[in-house]
Amino acid sequence: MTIWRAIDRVWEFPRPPLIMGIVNVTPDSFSDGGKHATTVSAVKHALYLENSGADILDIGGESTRPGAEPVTQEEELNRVIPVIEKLAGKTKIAISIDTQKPAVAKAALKAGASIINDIAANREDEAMWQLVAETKSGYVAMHMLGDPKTMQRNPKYADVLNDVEAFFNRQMKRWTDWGISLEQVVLDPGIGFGKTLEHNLALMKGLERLTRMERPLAMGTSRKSFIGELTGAGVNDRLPGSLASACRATQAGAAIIRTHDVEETTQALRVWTATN
Ligand code: 8Y4
Repeated sequence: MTIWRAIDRVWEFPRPPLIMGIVNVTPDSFSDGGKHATTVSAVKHALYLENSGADILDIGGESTRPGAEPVTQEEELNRVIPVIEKLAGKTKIAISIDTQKPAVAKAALKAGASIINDIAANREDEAMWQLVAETKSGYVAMHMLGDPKTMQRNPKYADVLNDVEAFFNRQMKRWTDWGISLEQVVLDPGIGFGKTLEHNLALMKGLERLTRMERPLAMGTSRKSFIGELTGAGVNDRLPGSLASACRATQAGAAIIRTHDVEETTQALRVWTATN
């Protein structure tokens, strides 16, 4: 049995995968309603995802698409903190903050989040880990090769499964040295983050290697490019491929599935789980 702790929350594995619903807080270019409208629609969408069966709401204010320009700390705080403050009084499920910035993570925990989703767990600076240790937050630690601006420029591995596994083993030692309990930690191979189609497929095919590690595994494949590369589907037509990959990750023993489409993913995985 494996336990995952995030401040006052506890989950025990094995169990059917937790569904992490994606809530992007980025200004809507189709609306001229400004900041308040963005906050209101993000909170509304988050509550819709809770109603659709989400276990965790992942709130993010920074675009991490390949090549995307970074957002300033002030702008990121202005986007996500009002959403978390309003959500904290309304939702029963856990709130996760998707950020690379320790100051944003700190403000988010203060506003009611209990999990830090860190796509930059390959970071050199330790402020984020100090915060995780001090607050006893949950920590989703994602593998990325390089950084979002440059990661898709010719990524190379000796053996992607070996390299990702070795990265997790090395970082777990560093995190315990920083005072983090491994009970706080979930690992994530970071599909699409410094990976070619071939790398992403090797990770998905060999996923059992990673789900056999000592910590639960999170997986984010929802609408990602590898589905488009395999099928030709545009970003808004990738639900079938997203569901197939969520089933594959569940089969391999993944503990958390990060998705835009909570209602559809919950249904697919309920049938998957009931028939296995
Ligand atoms: C369409 C929509 C196409 C979104 C691509 C995307 C992960 C993550 C992201 C992940 C964890 C994304 C914040 C990339 N991916 N966090 N975050 N795991 N833990 N791209 O795989 O969704 S952002």
